[in-house]
Amino acid sequence: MSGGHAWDSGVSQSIDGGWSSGIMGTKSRDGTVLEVKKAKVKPPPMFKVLLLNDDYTPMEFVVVVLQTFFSMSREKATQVMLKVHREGMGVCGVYPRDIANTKVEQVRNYAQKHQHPLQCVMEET
Ligand code: TYC
Repeated sequence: MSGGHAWDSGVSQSIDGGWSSGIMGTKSRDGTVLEVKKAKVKPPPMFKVLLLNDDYTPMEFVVVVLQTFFSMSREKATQVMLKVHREGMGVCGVYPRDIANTKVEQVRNYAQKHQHPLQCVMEET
């Protein structure tokens, strides 16, 4: 099995669905294997980046945020903005921790720079 992700290079999936990086042996000085254990590895935790609705941030500003920081088309950005506007929150994307954190910081900094109260948070999936 090779899915092409950084976390699964050289990783095989066993029949029971568990994840293994292969056989790990504890060796004595002469190299004799005393114990054979499978090292379990897991895919990284993933985080949703969410936008929250408020009464003041202009719709156009939110659309620009979604296009700029989440690579959405204008049409997709408008759909997501309207969902947040109507339902209170919406998902901008799902990313590993560091990338999600960077997106949240970028949105907060951009909103602050333009003096809008737009809220952006992350939440583990
Ligand atoms: N509710 C805002 C308005 O009516 C628009 C808005 C949409 C604000 C999405 C924030 O995350 C948001 N101007």
